[in-house]
Amino acid sequence: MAEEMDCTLAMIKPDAVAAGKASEIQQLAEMHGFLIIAKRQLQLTTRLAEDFYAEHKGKAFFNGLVEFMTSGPIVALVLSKAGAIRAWRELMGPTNVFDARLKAPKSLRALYGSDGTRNATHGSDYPQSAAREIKFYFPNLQLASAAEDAATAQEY
Ligand code: DGI
Repeated sequence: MAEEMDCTLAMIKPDAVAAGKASEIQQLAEMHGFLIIAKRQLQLTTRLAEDFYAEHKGKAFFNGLVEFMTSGPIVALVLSKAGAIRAWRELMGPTNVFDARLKAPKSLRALYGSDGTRNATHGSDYPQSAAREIKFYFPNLQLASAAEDAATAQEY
């Protein structure tokens, strides 16, 4: 059962946490069938934010992204559901909030984001990045047993 479950790494970004929306976003995730199998609230240092977004280093928006991501606490979540990576990205909507508002007005980014950088949530884009990002925040997490525990807990 647990082996068949896909996991993704989600973040509730500083804008949404500061706006007091972290619980609401987690409830929405659960309403859409995601199990929250690990959770951490923390504030990223510049170095951690630069590492997390290393693939974007050198791009015009990189410094602004790092500044935003270090501006306040974030919530990192491991979410589990069949097809979790795609399903969570679908629920988040397009990267750019203005696109999201046009194309997916009920998406998390449309509802909770405010501009191109401050887009409320993150989700891994591929299995390899999900594995890297889950390890980034939860280096000691035993994924299979955590997913199994969460699924069992839900049954009660
Ligand atoms: O996986 P995503 O978060 O949807 O998008 P990504 O990995 O391409 O970019 C990471 C974050 O960087 C994104 O959530 C917001 C920011 N970003 C990406 N492209 C742009 C950007 N910020 C600005 N200001 N302009 C961009 O073109």
